[in-house]
Amino acid sequence: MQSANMNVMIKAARKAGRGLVKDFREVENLQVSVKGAGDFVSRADREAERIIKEELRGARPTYGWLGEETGTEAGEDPTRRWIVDPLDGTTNFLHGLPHWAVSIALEHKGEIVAAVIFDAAKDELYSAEKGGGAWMNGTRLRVSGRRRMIDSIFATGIPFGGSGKLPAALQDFARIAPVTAGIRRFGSAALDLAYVAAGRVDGYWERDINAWDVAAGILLVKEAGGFVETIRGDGPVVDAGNIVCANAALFPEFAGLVRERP
Ligand code: LIP
Repeated sequence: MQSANMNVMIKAARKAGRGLVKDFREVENLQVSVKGAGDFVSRADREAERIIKEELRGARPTYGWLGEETGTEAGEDPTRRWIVDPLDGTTNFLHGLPHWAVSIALEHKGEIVAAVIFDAAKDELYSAEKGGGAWMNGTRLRVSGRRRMIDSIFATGIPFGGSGKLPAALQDFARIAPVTAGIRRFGSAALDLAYVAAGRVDGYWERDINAWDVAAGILLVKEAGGFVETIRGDGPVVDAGNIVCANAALFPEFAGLVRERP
């Protein structure tokens, strides 16, 4: 039996997702004019956040807000806030790659207590509530059972060229790739975390990430039996800007490898 908050979150995610699927079909027609596609996707992103905000704040007007497109708004209830990325995987969406998601998290006193990640292109809705397990379309999720790094694959993000962070990221690759079965860069942090929860990948790490990218996925991984920490191994993950996670068997060795570059 899911909570009233979860019902509100799923309704908002599905409503925004329906609009994004329509926009996604349009994007494929805009590939010829790169500028046109970029402006179009920005509008789609903002419209999705407007829809989600209308639904969530309409149902819970006292909760605070943090959204990728509209920023932070305090609520009368200082203990609760929505953390929303209306379109995670924007670059994939822009290029017509069907790997993006709506990500909605509810934080209570600094802890994520409810999460929805909706991959509308594949119609996969991931959800979790604290203590209630992690689910995808009604199926219970568990992290993978792999115990050896060399048998395992790991997702990450790669800094865009010109960010100046690429050389350091390549050091990560040089350390991690040789001792694993492979590294994957899917382009959506929310879905990277959902895939760890689903056991599709065995772990994930990323530096320079936003709260709205990871807030929902953090709870999914924890409720699926995984471990999630900051790369520096200190403090709460949501606002840290960096993250490392894996199943329980792999986490110590994998996190240790990532942390060789703090
Ligand atoms: C994206 C993240 C991805 C990261 C990208 C970007 P966006 O979020 O999901 O993991 O590597 O740089 O931040 O911008 O598509 O919402």
